[in-house]
Amino acid sequence: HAADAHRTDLMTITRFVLNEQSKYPESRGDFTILLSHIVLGCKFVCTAVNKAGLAKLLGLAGETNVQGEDQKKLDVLSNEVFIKALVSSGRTCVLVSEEDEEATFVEPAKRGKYCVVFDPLDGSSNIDCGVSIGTIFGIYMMKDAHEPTLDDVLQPGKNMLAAGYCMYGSSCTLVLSTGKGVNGFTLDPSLGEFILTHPDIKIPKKGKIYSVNEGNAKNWDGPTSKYVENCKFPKDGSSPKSLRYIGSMVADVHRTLLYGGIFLYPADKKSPNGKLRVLYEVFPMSFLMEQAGGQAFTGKQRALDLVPKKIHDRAPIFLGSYDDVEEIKRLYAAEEKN
Ligand code: P6P
Repeated sequence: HAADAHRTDLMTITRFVLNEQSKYPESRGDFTILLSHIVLGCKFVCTAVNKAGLAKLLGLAGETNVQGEDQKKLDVLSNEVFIKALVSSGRTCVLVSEEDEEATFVEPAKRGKYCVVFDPLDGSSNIDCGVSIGTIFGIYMMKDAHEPTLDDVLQPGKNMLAAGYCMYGSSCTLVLSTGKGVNGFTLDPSLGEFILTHPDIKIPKKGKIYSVNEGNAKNWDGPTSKYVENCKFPKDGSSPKSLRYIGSMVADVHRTLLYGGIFLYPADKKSPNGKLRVLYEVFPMSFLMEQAGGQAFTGKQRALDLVPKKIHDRAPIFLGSYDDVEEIKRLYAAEEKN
């Protein structure tokens, strides 16, 4: 009957968000309109990513992005699609993209009250080998109704109204939280709609998987080294954890959310703030983990309490199952005492 319900009930992401928003009498549908434009961007990128191999979209666009990495055509395309979709929604005022050095301030005529921070195609170094990649986004309300400034996006992650990612893999899955739990939607290409397939996702309290780039082990600090050592040689006689690392944050976090365990991108001697970006990688994934009953820690504090100083700031991150992150917090607290 579930299949029938799916065929007749058709809980699309738009209907789902409308239902959620209708609980706020004062809401005028702005948020729903904003989300529908983000969904449109994801649908476009999904088709572009799927066609990339055929349409020879692969290869370098000959440009480099602010991170100094070679920019692939799909990065350029995805970024343009999201910027255009968000501006044309008429609901945004400040946009921050991993691909753009400067924030985009929307012209007054098209301005709305939301700020969107996003990585249009995270994990793009994996495009050519077919590994799942994704779009990551977070949504803030502008701080006050004056001329928008960077302060409207330099807010702690706990101020986000919503966050999510869209994973372009064997299927196209959009995972979203608007602050009342986490729900997953899968694109039905025959309908061109995202259908609710993972209602009310909760991350297992403890997991059997740890996810980290062991190649950086030489440069890790004490607590991270101790934690990973304990994963491989547990002192309490329990069985070792499995290592699963794809090197595409959306894929590694999606697996962690569904199966449990911990994802780590720690600080190391070479990069004291780790590698992942606060606004559009660390915050959205931390928001989702907390909403799913997990937690997210930077090595010093709750990730969502961090206040970024610059729009491309980085931070170390340990996120996933509640008990697993609790373990790493204990190791950092112990080091603090010494
Ligand atoms: P490393 C991909 O480039 C990315 O930004 C994330 O998607 C991923 O988690 C991380 O970098 C992988 O980094 O240093 O392990 O290759």
